[in-house]
Amino acid sequence: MFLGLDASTQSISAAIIDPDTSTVIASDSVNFGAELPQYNAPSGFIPDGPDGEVHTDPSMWMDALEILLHRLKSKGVDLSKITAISGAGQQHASVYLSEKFHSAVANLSADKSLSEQLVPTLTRATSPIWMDSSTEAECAEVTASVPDTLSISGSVATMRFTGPQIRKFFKNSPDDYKQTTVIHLNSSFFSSILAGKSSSIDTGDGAGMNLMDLASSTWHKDLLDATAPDLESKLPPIEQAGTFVSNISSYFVEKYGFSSDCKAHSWTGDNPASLVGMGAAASGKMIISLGTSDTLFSAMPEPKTDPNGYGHVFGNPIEGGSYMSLLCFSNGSLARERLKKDCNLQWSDFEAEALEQTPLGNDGKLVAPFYTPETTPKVDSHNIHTNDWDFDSASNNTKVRALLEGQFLNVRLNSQWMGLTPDNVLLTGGASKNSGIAQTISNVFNVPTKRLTSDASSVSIGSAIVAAVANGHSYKDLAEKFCTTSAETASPQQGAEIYDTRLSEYETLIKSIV
Ligand code: ADP
Ligand code: XUL
Repeated sequence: MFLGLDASTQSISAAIIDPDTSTVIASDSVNFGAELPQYNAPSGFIPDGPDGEVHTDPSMWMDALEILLHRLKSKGVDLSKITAISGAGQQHASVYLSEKFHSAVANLSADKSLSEQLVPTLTRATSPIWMDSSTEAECAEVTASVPDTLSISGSVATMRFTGPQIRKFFKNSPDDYKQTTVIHLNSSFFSSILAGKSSSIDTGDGAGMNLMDLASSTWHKDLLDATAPDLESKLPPIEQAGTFVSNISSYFVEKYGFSSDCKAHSWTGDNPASLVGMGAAASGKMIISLGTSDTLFSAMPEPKTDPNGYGHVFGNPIEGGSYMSLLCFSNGSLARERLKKDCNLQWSDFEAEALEQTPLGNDGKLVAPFYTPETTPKVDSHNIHTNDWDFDSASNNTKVRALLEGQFLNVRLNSQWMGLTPDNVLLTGGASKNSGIAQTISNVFNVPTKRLTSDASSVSIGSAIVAAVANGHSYKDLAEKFCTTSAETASPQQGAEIYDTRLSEYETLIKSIV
């Protein structure tokens, strides 16, 4: 059996797969806001940070891992049967640790909690996460020093990426930066904890730092120098996801009943793991993930960069040496939740049946729903933008349609550089079960949408697959067993061609605000 963990923005989840019987043996999830309210992070991050800062407390992540493992054990899941573990973390989030981390993680006592033992090794109390947009100056500085950042690393200097975040920490807290001897991503922090020793960063998550040379999968000297002094000595090495780190730490053997032979493998980012879990790591399928962020991604044989600078190229966690493309839309689920709350709606008001009340194309009423700074396109916004109609006085049905059409016209507009012409769009993430969202995507892209047959998250299934592949299973076989897709969840409605016209009108709206 193989355990895959998914340490995402709002929760940590697990899926255990058994390739011999083609079954998902168990899955579970711990929601940070609901189950750890003492951290005051209802959506997984500390709200109202100054100047676009969005941080979270890594102690909360560790506590949630313990609740999750404890719950699996109490449900009677025999964790001693797990051969190997891998996982995936929300991308770009970083953890700053002192020299003390190495001995603390190697000598964890099962009598105490992870957070009790590891919090004293943090040199930065909180972790900047992917929603942070506070590093405009640092991005400009990196770009001025290394004008080729896009062609070297696969992305322009990007505010949420880890390099600019490290630079900000170095500039604002030089003494704490000096005390920092290891900088981990959320993913490599967790794989280090499970292994009881500092783990590598993989090429999927490592590419989201503006520090990695995509062509050689090594840290790039000019980018390191442009970011902060002595940075290379503080970064773990880069390796393919699923690299064996060590047998699992005795902490987990004693406390949760894992076998001491269980292998801990290196992790990747949530989007790269989702690519694997959707059965799409080896082909040109198009995935839209509707988690906290909305993302669009696809496997890519050769790195091709976005001329507009919004898209990214990451390493592919399965096909060694190949790549994946990714676009991230920060106003995803939280924007839908915001409209739902502002208008006192239910998710049923976003379902396909409710959308029947309004016409496809919304009579030309478009909206760019950027309640918080948007990454694609890059806009420092705190509100919605319309093409000259009064959003507030419109009916709730019109608002919902405008928001959903606006979100997915934005996705279609910004994905054109990838040149994908898929037969369908595969959907995943918490909001993918919503029929109105699936219908809108199907209409806007004018192809059917599908989902995975299994209910477990594609990120945790993908992570379990990474662990199984590292232990001799073939990805093709595992994808046939665990990544089967449903019949169509939606197909384009009559009149969906209207979105070709709406797309150019939407582009005009976006040009007026960028
Ligand atoms: P993450 O992995 O980023 O933590 P998830 O993939 O778990 O996020 O998705 C969580 C999001 O799913 C929530 O923010 C919520 O808005 C959204 N969601 C859950 N149920 C529905 C629904 N029925 N309709 C639309 N959105 C939903
Ligand atoms: C991707 C991104 C987000 C996070 C959280 O670049 O920033 O999708 O991975 O899911």
